[in-house]
Amino acid sequence: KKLSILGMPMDLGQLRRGVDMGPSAIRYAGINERLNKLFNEIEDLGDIEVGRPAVKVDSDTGLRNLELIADKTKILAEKVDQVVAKDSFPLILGGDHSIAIGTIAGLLQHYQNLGVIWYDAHGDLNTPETSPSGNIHGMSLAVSLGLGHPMLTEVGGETAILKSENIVIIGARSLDEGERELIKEKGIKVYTMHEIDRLGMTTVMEETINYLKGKTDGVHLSLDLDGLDPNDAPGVGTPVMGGISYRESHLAMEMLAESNIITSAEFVEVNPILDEKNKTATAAVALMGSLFGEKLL
Ligand code: DIR
Ligand code: MN
Ligand code: MN
Ligand code: MN
Repeated sequence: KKLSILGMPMDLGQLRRGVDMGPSAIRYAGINERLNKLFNEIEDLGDIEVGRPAVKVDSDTGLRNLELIADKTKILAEKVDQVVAKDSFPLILGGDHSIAIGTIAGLLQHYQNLGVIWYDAHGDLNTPETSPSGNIHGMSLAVSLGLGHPMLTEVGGETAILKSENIVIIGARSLDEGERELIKEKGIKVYTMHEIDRLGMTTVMEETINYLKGKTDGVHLSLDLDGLDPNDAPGVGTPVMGGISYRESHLAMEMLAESNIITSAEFVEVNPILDEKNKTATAAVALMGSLFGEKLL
């Protein structure tokens, strides 16, 4: 098994600076050492060049950094496409969650029935019409469904569209009105904190795996660190109280490892500037260990 690590230091999808340092923080937390034993080969492809462009608000839609995000996610999509084409496992380090537009666009070049597990406090299902913020990191899952600004929905070409029945959202506790409507309209499977508390993480993951297993030809894990409780992952731009614990998250990753369904992953929204001693990147690396089959005994 081969792993390709790809850094996407982009902070253009939201307002708080520092999430561009996420890839460095995660590397510093020891990703290579942790994953060395779990893969025959690891290659670090380094970071995609994003630079430090000035913030630009689109005058028609109010979207922040629209053209830049479209350009940069297109580059990421091509890189992800190349990694999958050579049969390596793509592991992308964010960056804010707008990077998922590129990751998923790249994956959709290869998978006809891509599944996505969206581990997040938020739905990221806003469109330019429903977004309260104009922040594209709150729109990435909608974009992957083909909903939103054409510059973003066409990043992977017109046919690169995710199916709503192939998505599972886990950890939701902050949804905007338009996102709630879209979830109902599309019948998207969501495990909010209520279901996680009620059913327990074991059942949530069993159901998630069964739901995706038969009908997908690959499953992408898009893990926003704000899905975790802010006590366990304080270094995120939009923390929401009452989240998934560190232990529940490990269990979730271990169950995904056992199920063998995950074919790509990204860890996003790590912001070391807002963190406490790199706790959030350290949690991300520990969770990667479990996702890739690390065992104590
Ligand atoms: C909010 C926040 N729903 C928005 N979204 C966040 O701006 O669209 N996503 N923080 O991760
Ligand atoms: Mn290809
Ligand atoms: Mn998110
Ligand atoms: Mn989030």
